[in-house]
Amino acid sequence: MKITTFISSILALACLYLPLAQAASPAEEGAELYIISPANGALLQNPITIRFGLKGMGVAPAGIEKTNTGHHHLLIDLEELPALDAPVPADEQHRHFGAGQTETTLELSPGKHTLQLLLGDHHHIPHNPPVVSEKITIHVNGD
Ligand SMILES: [Cu+2]
Repeated sequence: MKITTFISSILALACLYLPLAQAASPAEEGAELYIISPANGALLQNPITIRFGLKGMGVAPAGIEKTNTGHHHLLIDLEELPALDAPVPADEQHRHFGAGQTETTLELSPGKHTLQLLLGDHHHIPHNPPVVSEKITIHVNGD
């Protein structure tokens, strides 16, 4: 086989398999993600503890491929969900809990903030369909 043919075969195979390797894991039907606390509309003082609730699926650390599991991502002050077919970004507004944590304590600037949870699979990619919580609004006290 000519080298160019060989290279194009490799490229074709790569194009075929890369998207498959990155495909979203299926979500368990009826799985439910929610913020146990704080309550929507809560008036809070720093530091703020947020408890993550998940029904119908299990929590597994990032990197562990196990059916019907994922790890939590806390979305802070996001207008829209991140891309659902790619790994969740990692920054101040997209916090990963890749060790399998089910709660966190953090400091937020005084004022109004929104919080939302999004489950991600072992590759940090949201499941299909996405397992996402309602978005809640909290108010952080200035003093
Ligand atoms: Cu993640």
